[in-house]
Amino acid sequence: MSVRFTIAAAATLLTTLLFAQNDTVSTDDVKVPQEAVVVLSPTQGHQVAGTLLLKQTKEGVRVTGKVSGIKPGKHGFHIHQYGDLRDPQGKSAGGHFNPEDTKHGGPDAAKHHAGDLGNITANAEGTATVDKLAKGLKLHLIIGRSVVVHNHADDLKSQPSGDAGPRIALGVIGLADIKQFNVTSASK
Ligand SMILES: [Cu+2]
Ligand SMILES: [Zn+2]
Repeated sequence: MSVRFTIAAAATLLTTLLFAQNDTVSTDDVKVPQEAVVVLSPTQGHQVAGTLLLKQTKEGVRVTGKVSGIKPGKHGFHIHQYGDLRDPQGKSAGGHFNPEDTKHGGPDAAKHHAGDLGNITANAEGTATVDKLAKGLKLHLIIGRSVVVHNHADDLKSQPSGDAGPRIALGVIGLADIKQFNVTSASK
């Protein structure tokens, strides 16, 4: 074996090892995501605020949190296709997340969009406590999309989106390390 060949082989081996090491980097943001956060922003003319936490569970994605600054009663609440907040009315978020190309419905209906989470209900002070389960959903499929709150109730049957009226708040579903960043202390 020539010296030149040996050096070339050694260089190749070194490169392979370096890249192999890069391939096995183990940080949370390259694993299949288990948790995410949504910070809601109001659309033009609205005063909505809220933070939602999303967690992957065996049953699906659990969505918890609070939404304030909405009128008392029911408000349509969905995962929309895009995490695009450019439009002041929230229209750039697209329609309901619907990878199976099915019809709109309530989350417990036999057929509904994957993004159909039904309604959240605000109390007399205009605050809704959210605790929803998107059954069967995988969190990694919705990272980079959005959660939208509507001004009216989702009737769970009208097509294509439950007749829930204008979008009053929305936020992007972003990767998060919930334990490391305490939302309660951060929101003070
Ligand atoms: Cu919606
Ligand atoms: Zn829908």
